[in-house]
Parts: sequence; structure tokens; C-alpha cells
Amino acid sequence: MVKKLIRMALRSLLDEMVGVGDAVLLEPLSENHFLENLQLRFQHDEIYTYIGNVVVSTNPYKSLPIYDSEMIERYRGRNLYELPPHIYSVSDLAYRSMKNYGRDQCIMITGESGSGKTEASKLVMKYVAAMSSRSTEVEKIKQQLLQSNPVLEAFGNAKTNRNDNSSRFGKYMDIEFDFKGDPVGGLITNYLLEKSRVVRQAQGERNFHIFYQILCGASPTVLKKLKLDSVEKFSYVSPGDANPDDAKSFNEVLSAFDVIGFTRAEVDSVLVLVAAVLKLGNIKFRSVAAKNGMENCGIVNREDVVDVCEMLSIKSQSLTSALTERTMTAKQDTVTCTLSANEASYNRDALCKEVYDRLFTWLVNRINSSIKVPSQTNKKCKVMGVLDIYGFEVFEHNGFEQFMINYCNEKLQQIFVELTLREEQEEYVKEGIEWLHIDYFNNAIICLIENPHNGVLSMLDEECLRPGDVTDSTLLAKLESVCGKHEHFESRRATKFLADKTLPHDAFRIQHYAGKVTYFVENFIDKNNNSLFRNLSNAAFLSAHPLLGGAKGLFPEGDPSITVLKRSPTSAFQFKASMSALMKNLLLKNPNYIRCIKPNDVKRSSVFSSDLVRHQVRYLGLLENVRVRRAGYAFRQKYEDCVTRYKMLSPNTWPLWHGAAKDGVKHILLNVKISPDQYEYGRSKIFIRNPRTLFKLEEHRAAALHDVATVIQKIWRGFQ
Ligand code: AD9
Ligand code: MG
Repeated sequence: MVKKLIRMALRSLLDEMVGVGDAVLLEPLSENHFLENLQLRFQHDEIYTYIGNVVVSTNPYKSLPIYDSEMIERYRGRNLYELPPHIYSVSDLAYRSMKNYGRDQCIMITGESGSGKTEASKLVMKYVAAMSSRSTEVEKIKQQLLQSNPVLEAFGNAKTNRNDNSSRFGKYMDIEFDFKGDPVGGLITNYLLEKSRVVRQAQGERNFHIFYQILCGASPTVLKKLKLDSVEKFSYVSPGDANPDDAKSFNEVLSAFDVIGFTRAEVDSVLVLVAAVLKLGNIKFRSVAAKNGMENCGIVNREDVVDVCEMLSIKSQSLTSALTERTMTAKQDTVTCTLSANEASYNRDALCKEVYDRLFTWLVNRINSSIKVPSQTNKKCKVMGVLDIYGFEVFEHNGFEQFMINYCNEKLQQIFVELTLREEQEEYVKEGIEWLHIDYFNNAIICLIENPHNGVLSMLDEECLRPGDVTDSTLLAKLESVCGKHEHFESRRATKFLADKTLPHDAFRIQHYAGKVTYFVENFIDKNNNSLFRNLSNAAFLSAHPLLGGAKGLFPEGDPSITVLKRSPTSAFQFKASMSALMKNLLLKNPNYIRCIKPNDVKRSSVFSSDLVRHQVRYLGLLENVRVRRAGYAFRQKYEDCVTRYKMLSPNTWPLWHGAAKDGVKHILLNVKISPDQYEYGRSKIFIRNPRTLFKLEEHRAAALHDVATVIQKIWRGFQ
């Protein structure tokens, strides 16, 4: 019976599989064939396909019955090739490799917006949570880790034209485990929240979910306390955008706060800050007759200022002057000038973006303080990192955020090349195996962006720090003169080819590994500067709100007693530093990859748009990935591990083999009659070319184990 079931399972893998489950088996290998295979599988709800141990996941845009606890049990402890491709299989591989061999792991989930990265990261967490024990203490930690998702999604996700639940921040989460493989805690790192969304959203997009959730889900009493009413009253959110799920999600967020361990007072403080941002956004300014040749403005709706000041415990005069005036100190002199209505509106938006952004980081730190592992346990922990970070973005209008996001994707691609492809090539060299070299590095583009002397990021910083008349146009001119000759850089003036009329005058273009992207320089300087006028940080510092004010609050630099002000690091500087720390961290771990594919732009379950997928397959470098695997070997295993697993396949190695492991493997392969062109002996490992060979070994193994079980049963019956 057992034998039959295993045979059936294996046959289903080989013969009844829709298309091929591992693209390494594609014959012939071409881009079209690769796409057809993904499409065929997608149409049969087979959304996962391997390239060796990399999982390609196509977003099904519908809920599939493939993630329940039965499925988790099916994949528990099984080898990659034993069952159809699944995200659980890679999760299991990473978990077991961490638990059994003590190797720290990272799971890198990449793909463009809406391709399914965040869903994939939650499935990995679900699988890992199911593997560990169910003691009360472990269960509590698991719940805290899992419940960090609804909180961060409420504050950091929003509906965009590409994805109804788009992550507008990058996230890396280290989950730490004890020697038994039980989670003991974690650490979340967040990257660059798209804070401009707080004050402005593109047509058809929404602000962060939490704004709608509070407005639609809070009880009338809470709304009254927060001085809020219906959605249509607030200029930062559009009334038609709220949806029925918002109210439900709000309750989920509240209960997630509770599970993580936020106090009632902390939750109240967070909600008050979000409400204050909404109220602040409503403050309007009007120009007032200019005095002494200076522009001046007044506040139209003073009652909203009074409300905000009450909520944030700030003196009304202090907030009013912070919004409508600017104080500048030059040498010993302090000059205060009044602002125009436009400048005051800009000031208001800057304050709202900054409050929200810092609140988000505060939330991440607060969650970390609940889930962090005590330092004495920390040293013995093994770690599994899950990276769910924004995918490559190409819009009609790309700005500062897209530039940073795409830079991040260049770094991830570099690390993919480093860890997967280069590692593979180096292993063949190390093991003395002959193979065909393939070139695919994106180092030149990274150099264009981050070279400390003449890269785009350092030019951006140099321009921001330069005294004098600095504008987005002077930045573009600088980039043109310094980077103009770089093979991956183009602009209207710096183009190395015939003038490209499609390139606007106020933009530059970078040839990324994933394709060309045109970036408009408007607001680059402002967004990179990342500084809030001192009047605003002073007002925030003087607030008596528990999160906002004071030296431990969100604006410590606003302390009026600080006279010598340090310039806050630019956004580019911070982002580059955080990327470098992330890369260092990832390079220390054993990588596992989930490459997500978006099948269509209309969020439909039945549409597979070949052109859209072709583009992703190209820039994710999936075909190169298959080629490296095919040029080499689909499977490799240390001789010792191979003898242990397959020793029952040769009378020489069964039940015990005392000789050299390599010789043991030779006996096994000879006995099973595997054709010698299907494998090669490395120095420490056996390399098997085709997964089918592995299936064959597994099939023989299952049959042999069954025979052994039958013999034992017979002997046992003889005793009875
Ligand atoms: V973004 O870069 O944050 O904008 P993601 O994270 O790549 O993007 P996300 O995981 O949010 O995409 O998936 C988008 C939507 O696709 C989800 O809201 C689901 O509706 C849908 N989806 C994704 N993966 C699955 C899945 N495995 N099963 C069912 C899915 N639906
Ligand atoms: Mg996401």
C-alpha cells in the first residue's frame, strides 16, 4: 500500500504534472517555452514552479485551497523533489537547514508591485509557525510575530493603481529560534516609507489604510474623542475611497495591538496622532495684505487649529506661528519672516509627513521591544530572515521614491547574482567540475548610482549640502556633467546617442538591469534634504503628547535649548547606509529565493498576459538562472549525506558502510544502473544533472524501504 502510494505520488510528479515543475527540465529551453510552461501551469492553478531550489510564484489572484494545515503536514520534512513545487517546500528546506545544520537562513522575496511578495512572506511565516511546538510561551511569541503584520500593513500599506494592498515601505524581519527550532523572538527593520502619500495620492489611489480604518471603524465615542467625523470632511482622504472592509480591519488592528502588548494608553496616543494628521491636513491659509513688502498669511479655519492643539497639547499660538512663520539664525542674529499661503501649506504638509513617518518608525520599534529576544538568549539563537521589499517600479512619472526603490532592486539583483549564480559557478570550480561560464553582472549600474566620488547619490548629496542657489535643475546639470558619459545614464543634454526626443528636459534616464526608467528631477532636492523647519520641530518638541513631545519624543532635535544644530542626514545617505547594512546581513545567511510574477495588470485570476510576464522573466533573470542550473547540475549532495540516504540501494552499503563515502556512492549508483553521463563526482559532493535521476533514486529507495518493512512484519508475525 505504502509502496503504491509513493509510486503514485512520484508518477504524478513526473507524468501528470502540468507542464514541467522544474524549468531545468524544459526541452528545448527558450523564453517562449519558459513562458508557455508558466502559463499552462497558471491556467491549471499550479502557481509554483522551480528553477532548482528557487521558487517562481505566479500570483493566482484568487484563493486556492493549497495552504491549509493538511498541506503543511504534507510538506513537513520532505525533500524538494518529492512533492509538487510549493512555497511550503522552500520554507521547509530553509527551516530544516537552520534547525538541523545550524545555518542562518534568509528568504528573499522579490518581484514587482502586486506580484504577491507580501502574501508569500505571510505564507512562509505561517509555515514556520506551524513547525514549532505549541507550548504557551512559544504560542505567545508566534502570535506576536504574526500579528505584527496587520499593524504594519494598516500603517504602511495603501491601495495603488497596481495593488489594492501595496506595501509602501520595505520590510526585513529576522525571526530568531532556539536550538529546538522554536521561535523566541524577532527583529523588524523598516525601509523608506513613502511618506509623500500622507498628503497626496495619485488618481485612483488611497492614503494609508489606517486613515480610512479609523474613520469607518472607530465607535462614535472614540471618533468624538479624536475630534473626527465622516470621511468626506478630510482633505487628505477622498470620500469615495473608503470600503466596507475598513471597519472590520480596524478591529483586527486593535486586537493585533493587544496581542503584541501595546497598552491602552499607547494605542490611544497612536490614534490621536493619526487623527491629528487628518485634522492638520484640513488647515487652510489665505494671503493677507503684504506688510513691509513681505508676504503674509492667515489661517482660515482657526477652530481646526484649536482642535489639533488640544489633541497634541500644544499652545495654539505656538502651532500657528510654527505654520505661518519661519525663523532663521545667521551667525548671532535671528530673523523671523512671515510665509505666503502657499509656503504655509507646504509647511503644514511637511509637518504631517514627518509626524506620520516618525510614528511609523516608532511603531516598528515598539513592536520590536515586545518581540525582541533577551540578550542572554540571543547569542545562541539561529535566525531566519524574511525580506519583503518593494519591487522594481516603472511608472509614467517616476520620482525620488522610484529612484530609491529601483536602486534597492539593483542591490538585490546583485546579491542574487552573488549568492546564487556566482556561488553556483564557484562551486563547480571548487569541486573541479567543468562547466560553461555565463556573464550577467549589474555592477556597472550600481557603480553609477552609489560610487562615492561620482555616483548619482553622492552628486545628489553634494548638491543638497552646497550653499547658494540649489534647485532640481542645478542637480540635473551636475548629473549631466558628472555622469553624462556613463553607459547606463542618459539625459536630453547628456545623451551619447542621437538626441532622444522622448526624453524630457527635466529628467534623466537610467538603464537598469530590469529596463530603462526615466526619472523626473522635480522635488529630488527637497525630498533628499529631509529637514523640517526648526519652528515646526520646536512646536512638536514642546507638545505634551506622550509620543510627540520631549527629548524621548518623535522630534528630539526640536529642543529649543540646542543652539548648535547638526544637519540631519539626507534621505539618500540614510537609505544607502541601510541598504549596505541589509546586504551585509543577507550575505551572512544561506539564501532562499521566491521570485514573484504578476500575471496581468487587471488583478484577474484568469488572465495571463504574456508580454507582461515576459518582461518580468527577463528582468528577474529567470532564464539565466535556468541556464546556469542546466549548464551545471540540478542537485548536489555531500557524499556522506548521499550514502546515509540511499545506502539501502546497494548490498555493499546496506545496512552499514564503513569505507570512504565517495566509494559508497559509487556502489549505489552502479547498482541502481544510473547512466554515468547523468552524474559527476566532485571533490566532496556528488552532482546529479537531472532531477529525474533523483526521482528515480527516491523511487528505488521507497521500494527498498517497503521491502525491508515487509520483512520486518513477517518476522514480527512469526514471533506472535
Ligand atoms: V507590493 O510591491 O507591496 O505593491 P506585493 O507585496 O508583491 O505588492 P501582494 O502580496 O500584496 O503583492 O499581493 C497582491 C494581491 O494579490 C493580494 O492582495 C492578493 O489579493 C493577491 N495574491 C497574492 N498572492 C496570492 C496567493 N498566493 N493566493 C491568493 C494572492 N491571492
Ligand atoms: Mg507588498
